Amino acid sequence: MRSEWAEPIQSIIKMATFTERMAPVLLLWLAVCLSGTWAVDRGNFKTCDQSAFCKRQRALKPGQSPYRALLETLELTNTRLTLQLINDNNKVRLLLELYRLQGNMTRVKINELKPLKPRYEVPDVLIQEPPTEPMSLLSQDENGVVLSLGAESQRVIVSARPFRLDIMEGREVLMSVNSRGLLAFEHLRMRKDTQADPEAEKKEEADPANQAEEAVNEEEEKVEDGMWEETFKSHSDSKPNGPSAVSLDFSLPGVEHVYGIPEHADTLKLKTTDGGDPYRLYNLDVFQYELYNPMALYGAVPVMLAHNAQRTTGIFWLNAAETWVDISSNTAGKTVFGKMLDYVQGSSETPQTDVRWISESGIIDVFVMLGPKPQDVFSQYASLTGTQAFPPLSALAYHQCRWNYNDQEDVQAVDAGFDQHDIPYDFIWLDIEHTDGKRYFTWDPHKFATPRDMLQGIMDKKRKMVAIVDPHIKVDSNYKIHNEIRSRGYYIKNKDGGDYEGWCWPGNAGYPDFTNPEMRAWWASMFAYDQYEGSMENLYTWNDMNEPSVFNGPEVTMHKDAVHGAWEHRDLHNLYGFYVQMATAEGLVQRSGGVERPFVLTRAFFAGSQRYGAVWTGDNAAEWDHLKISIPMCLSLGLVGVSFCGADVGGFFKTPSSELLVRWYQTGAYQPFFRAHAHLDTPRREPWLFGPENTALIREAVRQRYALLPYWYQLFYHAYRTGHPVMRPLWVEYPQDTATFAMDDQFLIGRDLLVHPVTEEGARGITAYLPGKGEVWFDVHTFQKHNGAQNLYVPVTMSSIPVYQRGGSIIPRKIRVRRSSTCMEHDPYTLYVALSPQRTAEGELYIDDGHTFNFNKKEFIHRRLSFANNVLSSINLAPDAQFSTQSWIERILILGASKPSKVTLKTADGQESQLEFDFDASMSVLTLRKPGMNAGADWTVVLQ
Ligand code: NBV
Repeated sequence: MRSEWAEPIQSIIKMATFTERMAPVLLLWLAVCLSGTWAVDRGNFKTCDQSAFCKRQRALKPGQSPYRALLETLELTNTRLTLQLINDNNKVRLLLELYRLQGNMTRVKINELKPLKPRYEVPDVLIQEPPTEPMSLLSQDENGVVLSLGAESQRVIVSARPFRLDIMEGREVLMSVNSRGLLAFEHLRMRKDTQADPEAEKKEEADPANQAEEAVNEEEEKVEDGMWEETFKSHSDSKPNGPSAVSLDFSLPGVEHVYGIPEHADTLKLKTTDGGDPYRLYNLDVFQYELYNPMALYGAVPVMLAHNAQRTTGIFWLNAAETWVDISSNTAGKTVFGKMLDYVQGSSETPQTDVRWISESGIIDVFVMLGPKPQDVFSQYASLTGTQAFPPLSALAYHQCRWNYNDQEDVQAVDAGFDQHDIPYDFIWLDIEHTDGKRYFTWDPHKFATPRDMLQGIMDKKRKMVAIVDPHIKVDSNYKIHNEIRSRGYYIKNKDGGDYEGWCWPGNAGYPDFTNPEMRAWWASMFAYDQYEGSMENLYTWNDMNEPSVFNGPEVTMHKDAVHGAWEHRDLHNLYGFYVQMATAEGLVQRSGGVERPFVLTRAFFAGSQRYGAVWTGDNAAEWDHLKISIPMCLSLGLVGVSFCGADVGGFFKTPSSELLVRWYQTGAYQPFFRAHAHLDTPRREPWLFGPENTALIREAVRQRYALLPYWYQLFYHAYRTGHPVMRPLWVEYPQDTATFAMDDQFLIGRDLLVHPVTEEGARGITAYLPGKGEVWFDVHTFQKHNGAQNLYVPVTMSSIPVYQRGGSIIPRKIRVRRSSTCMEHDPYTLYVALSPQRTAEGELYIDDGHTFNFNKKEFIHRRLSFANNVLSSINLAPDAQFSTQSWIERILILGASKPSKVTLKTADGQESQLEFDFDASMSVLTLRKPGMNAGADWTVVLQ
């Protein structure tokens, strides 16, 4: 819904004596009608120039910083350095805290030394107070100090005048802070031009630190437009605390590639922002978002990675207020020829990327992750904000969604359609129309009169359902959820102290204050089976609109001066969706008595959201470019810990051609969260509605997904353990191969599968880059072998999904396809052993019950599969874990093999038997038939 329409609509609704039920219908109808032409209404969303603090901060140009370190205030304990900084223009002092953190990280915190009132420090995102390591003073003089950091021969040089930090390793500068002098800290102050709060004024005057500097302050503090109030379109922001922005710059010598800071509909490699707007991080419901621009979208993860062939580093800017990120580079404008010329002429200019972060409020709290390898940065970030939630296995299978499945009969028919057409699926989804008048936790009494019967029917097929629960709550005194939230005082307040109300699907709505832990606990308790009527254990949850979306609010979201207890919405806006998903996931865990893993999909997110479930890229469109952008959008999320990402398969708005729909299934089948979804207004598009040929193509794509579920599951287990992304850019595994640094039309799943989906209309071929000099890759469909480090032209037809398995890897699959992943639980495995040129291979097999937390009690099987010296073996990686499986190994394919004369299986009890085998000499594929050992057992297979 476009916000410019929301207000007129609201008044139409008020004027006409519509019944309460009619209002949302009208809103919906208008949304549908307006979805005809594709283009974001940019006028609804601020540019940096229209955001007063961004404009103010961006007006500061690089130059000499006014900040000076007061070395006489330096205090160093074993693990913490503190030092005061003074702004020589206004004499306001800041307190710098510096920590060396375990795992090769440095934390830099800057706050006002004596703020007029406390400034917001983001809670609940870090999983613990990050453990520190000792630092020591190496030298000190009047120009600064040098500290040693841990054992890595790293040092921090703190320069006093102007203040700057340089993080060095050996003689190399890894990162400089405030080297461009863009540190800015708008100190909290009294408003001087109107009536002020006398109490706070007294406090300010009584402070001796302020008295001496009063004169300077008076002179320096010019009141600019937008400091004490700001208007955007018809909305005004009262800004009771005045200006409070913070900003800091980072220089990255030797770096030409930076990534991350999702969510943006842009390329994987971030662009420089000179001449345009900075990348914006402000969770927004952007109607019909446009591609390849830095506008904000639904989620925000303020983490950037920097990479070159030697090192990967990261910056985590822990601030939940509206944030803008500027990127500039000294090589940005240079062509390859220009760079070559520099090289030939011996130009001494090293490439450098400069980054600048600007946030509206809060403090500066930055974690500098020093790598050096990409995997180290992932682990470092995971040690701060946690890892990807380990989903139930079924959540990795295929999800069928649309806005909306109309009633129980419709659900049943769609469910039956999958069986008729022999296409597996695990989850069917219900959107907002399933509720009783957009009252979440309820069911439409006519269309979904017996939800438990419906859920039972689905359960009988070993399938599941997701129902939407949005965080806007209908203001209706006959609605239990609303009454409880109101009477408990759990709603967010408006600036005048009343319950904040805004327009959303139900009409007038309140917004629960999810930042309040009591509210979250109450919300979680609403998922108990006896509270959420009609729910059952196979019902899971989808949180939409949690930016939060407010149709008649500024930029379609909440007023920044709304109040959450002691804080303004401004301070924590980007955290709202994080908390909604947290409370919902907690609810699903609790309803099962802590036994079952939850599954919750969220649209809005922040750093740490990975701990609570999956995200999707929101309202995309049935266009080829939207299919393409799903790759960099999910890759960017994976780099910052959020592995469980997907885009609406088929595109949400508009109607895909059958070609686009097929290509989207083929791409989605190889992305982490695999869900088809469509707008209410689009024609139905269940997979069998496009003729038998297309049905067959979609069936095949979905089946490929199901066959690979053991591999996806194992990768998610790893993501849960380590924080390493499941879907990876090539450079993560080939960090020295500069050819891969900007690639975002192909990707890796784990280390071992390379996917180059077909995303061009009418494509006759694609060019896949197979990385790794001296490596080989096997086409997973034909088993043809290709050498690494080449661009491979691959002719394609409509059935092609170019996927390659790395030589040197072993991938388990389950190839007997059934109705759902749960039906496949006990099915046997086929092992795909792809040999390296050295005739070796390695892989893993992870098995547990697929849905409970019992893996934490060591109830799982984790095995290493390895092939060397003509022996394939399965070794227990977790000897202290215990789990048994009925699944056995039904087939082993060895790609790149030569023909053996005999093949012997040796089991743990000392038994030996000969295995039957086939050898395809044209493709060098050896197939061992029915080896038959249990998937959890020790065994070896010897080729002779
Ligand atoms: O709940 C309706 C839709 C939903 O289908 C979609 O996936 C969300 O991103 N929702 C947005 C609200 C309205 C969209 C125009």
